[in-house]
Formats: sequence, structure tokens, C-alpha cells
Amino acid sequence: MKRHLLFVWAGLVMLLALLAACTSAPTTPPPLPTQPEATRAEEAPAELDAAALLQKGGCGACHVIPGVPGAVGVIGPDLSQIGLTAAERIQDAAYTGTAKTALDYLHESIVNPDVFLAPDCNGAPCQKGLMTAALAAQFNEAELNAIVAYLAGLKGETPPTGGVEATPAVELGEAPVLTTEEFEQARQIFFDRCAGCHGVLRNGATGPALTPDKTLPKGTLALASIIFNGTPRGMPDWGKQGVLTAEQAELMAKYIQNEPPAPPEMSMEQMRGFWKVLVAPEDRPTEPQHTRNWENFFAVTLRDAGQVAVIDGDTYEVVATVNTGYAVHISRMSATGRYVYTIGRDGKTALIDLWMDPPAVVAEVKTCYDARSVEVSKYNGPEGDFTDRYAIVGCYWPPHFVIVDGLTLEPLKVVSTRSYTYDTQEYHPEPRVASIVASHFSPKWVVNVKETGQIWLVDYTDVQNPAIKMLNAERFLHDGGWDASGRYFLVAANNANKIVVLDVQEEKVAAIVETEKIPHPGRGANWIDPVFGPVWSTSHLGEGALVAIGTDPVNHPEYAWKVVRTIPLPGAGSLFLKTHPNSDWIWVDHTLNPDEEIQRTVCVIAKANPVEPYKCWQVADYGRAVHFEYNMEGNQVWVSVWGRADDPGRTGEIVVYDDKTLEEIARIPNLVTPTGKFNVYNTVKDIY
Ligand code: DHE
Repeated sequence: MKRHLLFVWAGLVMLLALLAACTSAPTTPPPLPTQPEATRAEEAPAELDAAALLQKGGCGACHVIPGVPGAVGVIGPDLSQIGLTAAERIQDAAYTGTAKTALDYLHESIVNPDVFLAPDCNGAPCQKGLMTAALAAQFNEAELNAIVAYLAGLKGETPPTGGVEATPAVELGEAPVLTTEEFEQARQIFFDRCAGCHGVLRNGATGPALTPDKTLPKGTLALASIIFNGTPRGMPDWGKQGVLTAEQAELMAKYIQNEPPAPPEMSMEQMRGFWKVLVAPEDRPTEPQHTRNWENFFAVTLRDAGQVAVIDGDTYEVVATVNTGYAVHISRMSATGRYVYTIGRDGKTALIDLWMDPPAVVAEVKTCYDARSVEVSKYNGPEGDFTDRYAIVGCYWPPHFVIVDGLTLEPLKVVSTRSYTYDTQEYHPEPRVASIVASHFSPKWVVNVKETGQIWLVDYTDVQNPAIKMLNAERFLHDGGWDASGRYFLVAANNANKIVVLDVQEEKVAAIVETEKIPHPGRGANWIDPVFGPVWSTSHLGEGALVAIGTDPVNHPEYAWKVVRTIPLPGAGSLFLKTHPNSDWIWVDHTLNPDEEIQRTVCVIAKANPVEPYKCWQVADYGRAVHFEYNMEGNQVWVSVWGRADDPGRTGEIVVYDDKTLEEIARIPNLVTPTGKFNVYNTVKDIY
């Protein structure tokens, strides 16, 4: 398909979204060709199957349309009751079109979408330009009238054609054929950009399932449109961001209509083949080789460079830039703080020794093809001293975790997480390992298994024969953090809109708390609420809201494990929030908000008056503001500006603020796509 056609389609798909179509600053609408109601109805020949037309038009990618197979889209308005709504719209003072009847309104929505923007696209106002008038050119007038008549019959009851079951299935055809080169390119793009949310096998998690039974009914054009334009529920607008071209969006649309290729497994022998010790433990320094305050170092992910920058928190100097894995996801510190463990999306773990001058990678290993988490053993007590003895790598693909030696990264034990969902007890071929933390109460790791919704407590006293306690929790476990006491781990079950509270001391799920849409805490933020006492907070991807959950069952039992506050934010798309016990503020970002200004906006909420943001501002005139970290003293906050690696001068930087005054005090410029930042002291002490 030609590029311009794809764009036309991008609009077309939104066509019905268009029903919402609209314009905040309306241009004068051309007069509608007036047609009496009766004529429009007559011109909808009975033999035309409107549901099939809507399906072939890809309208279901953006709309819920009863009676149209696969029409469950959420970009445009839900059309289940559009037959009723249309009549109300034209009576509304806010209506800016020219239709005088419900049928004309529906027709206008398709042929002239931007004259009026419907108010509700999945909870947010519909956006101009999502649907183009060119959509209408795909249908002749009789077909348009058939569609209009069909939509007019949607009044929240059984659709006029007799319901989903009664609608004859539209011939979907075969999945589009790709050449070997195209398939390989698409496979790589899928791994880089899509697998994190949709799963390698495309069974869905943070994003919906993309198996052929779901994608074929939508078709190439509709899918390409979604990939290019994004959706309000969090699907990134890869095309608009300039990450994928229109051709690549179309390629991906074709790719996901084919069966997902089975990715390879990884054996212990392969892992050992990847393993390298660059500086053996006995050759490493026995004391710091520099006079810098290494406990105030920050390990900063330079995402698209595949590097981590070690930055001195006292001087803001980049002390070292080390090669790690592709798109490093997180860094965690050893219990002593001397070592940084980084994990890349490519499953590569690197061990950085901060005592060396300059700090350098001393060992690396690859234990999977796709990973997000790493943690060390921290227990030191009656059962032994396990400080930094082992590390654990949590993999997305293959779905397993691997226990490695803490000082050399030698892979020691691999444990598959393939298992059964906690609720329906169905086999899941790809239960991915999300966040991992080390218990302080016992020699165990808390391993959150996303798709099966289980929390595994993995005993590392006998790594070749690890005892594992499996706790039922909730599906789609993702990221989380400790409460201030260090006894409870609060983890987001993101697509279930819940926070699971694990009592690590008692080894049981203490509560499951309902939150707003798609909680995404990072590690969350602990603070003392003036009314409700100790709370832990999360913001959300799907809702402009920050919630506080009571965390003190002893002194404030009435608030424990309840949402005690919901604080509105300027928009959805938040990834991270942060605070410090010394701080007056809670900092929050809006990184994945579709609005460019909001993406760059951070807000602070005053702990003394936590009812609304105290102040919000843009941290840069480009990129996205993402993730916060405090310095060791807890009086400065670092915010990343996530730019583009291919945009010289705007690749990214870190902005440092005085946490008391909120004044900017420094910029650390010319960093390539900085994302997560991990201060040694705060990460070791779990200060957030
Ligand atoms: Fe993350 C934490 C998974 C996208 C930056 N991210 C985590 C954790 C998981 C996870 C499971 C918790 C690890 C832990 O604590 O042990 N992240 C995923 C995804 O599956 C997802 C949604 C999609 C993907 O394709 O990876 C995803 N994450 C992103 C990003 O796009 C971010 C902003 C940039 C990037 O690296 O790609 C990003 N994730 C981070 C950061 C943390 C994180 C900075 C750690 C936050 C902290 O303060 O601890």
C-alpha cells in the first residue's frame, strides 16, 4: 500500500471514532446535502450488509459496534447506543455541525468528521483529525446509507441484524504474506517495541492479545492505523513519535496477523557460553580507588545507547560510561552498594564495580533474550550471611528466572515459570518474571510472575534445590515497592487495576486494593499523610490520578490497605513518582501522555495539603520527563529528559532541582536517552 493511502486509512479507521469527530475550533462546516429521513433509509438497500461493510472498513478497530465481529476498539466512542445519542447531540448547545436529524448526524460524522468532536472517546474528549473525510470515499452513497441506517438502529439493545451470533461472518481471508526479510524485520521490531506489553507469544498482558483470531478481523489498515496513531489507553503512537515509518506500521500490521513465530529457548550451556568474568573477584580492589563519594553515585540508564552512565551526585560529573545490554531497564545495587547490577531488555546482566577508577564492568552474562529485573541476595541472619552471594535475573523470554553467582555472575540454576493461572488454572506458556525484591526477614526473593498472577517466594539457601512457596495474588503483576517499614511489598497488578499487598514476614497476601486504571508505581512513594498517617502511593497509566493507600495496620488500622486519597493530575500516562522522608513533596511524571506538553510536565504535591498538585511545570521544550531520584542527602531531585538518540542536541539530559525551593540548580546535558536513575545510597536503603 502506498504511504499516503495508509494515512488516509489511518483516518478511515477512525471513522466511527469520528462519530465523535469533531473540532474544538470548528471550521465552518459545508452544508450537508439535505436528504429526508425516509430517503436515506430507502437508499439503504436491504441486500447491503452494513455490519460486513463496517467490519471491512476496519471501523471496529476504533469502536465498539454491536453486531460487527471484532468491533471492540476503544480509540473512538462506543457506538452501542449511537442511535439514541445521535438525536441528543443535535439538540445540544455544544453541537457545531449542521445536521437536523439523527440520520444526517450519523452521515455527517462519516463524511465530514471534524465539524463536531464527540465528547467521549473512552473517557476523554475525541481528538480532531483522527478520522478524515476521505474515509467516506471508501463507500458509495448506498453503502453509506446502509451504514447510517445500521448505526441508527443501535440503541443499546440487540442490534438490528440479530446480534453478534446472527451476523454472518465476513470472509477474512488469509494473513498477509511477508517475504523472509520483511518477516525478520518485523520480528525484530516486535521484540524491540511490542513484546514488553503484548508478550512474545502475543497473548497480551499490559497490552491486549494480538493473536490472529484477534487481529485478522481488524485487518491491515485498521491495525496500521492503531500502530501509527496510538490509543488513549496507552498504546504508544509509534508513527507520530517518528519511531516507525508508515511503511513499518503497515509491515507490523501484516506481521501480527500471522501466527507468532516460536522464539528459541536458552539452555544453561548457552548461558555459560555468554558468561564472561572481566576482572576476577580476587583482582578487584579491596578499597575504593578514588576519593569520590561513591555512595552518592547515580547509575543512569542511557536507554538507546545500551549504556549506563555513572554520575557523581556531588559534582554532576559523568565518571564513567559503560557498555551494558540493549536498552538497560533497571539497575539494582548490591547489599553493600559497591556493585551495580544492570539488566538489559536483551537479557544481558552487567556487574559494575564502583570502587574501580573509573568504575567498570567486571562481569557479564546473558541468561535470556528478553528481561526486565535483577536483584541480589541480602539476608544476613541466623540462617547465614548471604550478602551479595547470589543474584537473580527475571526473564520475559524464555519465561524463567536464573540464579547466578553474586560476584562473578556465573549462571547456577534456571527455573521455569511456565505454569497455571492462579484463578482459572489454565496452562500459560509465557508467564513472565516482573519485579523481584529480596526479603529482609528470610533468605528469600519475592518473584512476581505476571501472567499467572502468582507471587513466588524463592528460598536461596540451597540454590540447586530451591524451595518455592507459591502465593495466589492477581494477574499481570508488574512493578512495586516496599512500604516504609520494609515488611510489606506493594505490587501493581496493572491490567487488573489493583495493588497486591504482600506481607513478607508472614508470607501471605495481606490485601488486594482496587485502584484507578493501570497503576504504575515504579517502586512507589512512602509518606505521612496529615490525616491518614503512613501511606504508600502510586500514579497510573490509564488515569490522571495519584492514590495514597494506608500502610499502618497497627496504629491506623481503619485506613490500612485502603485507598484513602485520590489526587487528580493534569493527565494520564504517568510512569513514576518519588519522594524522600526529608521532602515536603511527592514528585510525579506523565511520560506516556499523548499530549506533548503534558509528557514533559512534572508535578509536585505538597504532603501538608495533598488534595491537588501544588505546582506543575515543563522540564524541557523537547522529549518526555521521566523518572525521579533523590541524591543521598535527600535535598535534590533528578529528573530525566528522555529525548531521541537521532536528534543531536536533544538526545536528552538530566535536570537537577533543589527539593526545598523547587528551583532548577543544574542540567547534565548531552546524555543519550536517559531514563531510570538509581542513587547508590537510596537504592541500598530502599528510600522512596
Ligand atoms: Fe519498565 C521497572 C517492565 C516499559 C523504565 N519495568 C520495571 C519493572 C518491570 C518493568 C517488570 C520492575 C522491575 C523490578 O523492580 O524488579 N517496563 C516493563 C515492561 O514490560 C514495559 C511496560 C514494556 C517494555 O517493553 O519493556 C516497560 N520501562 C518501560 C519503558 O518504556 C521505560 C520508561 C524505559 C525503558 O527502559 O524502556 C521503563 N521500568 C523502567 C524503570 C524502572 C522500570 C526506570 C525502574 C523504576 C524504579 O525506580 O525502580
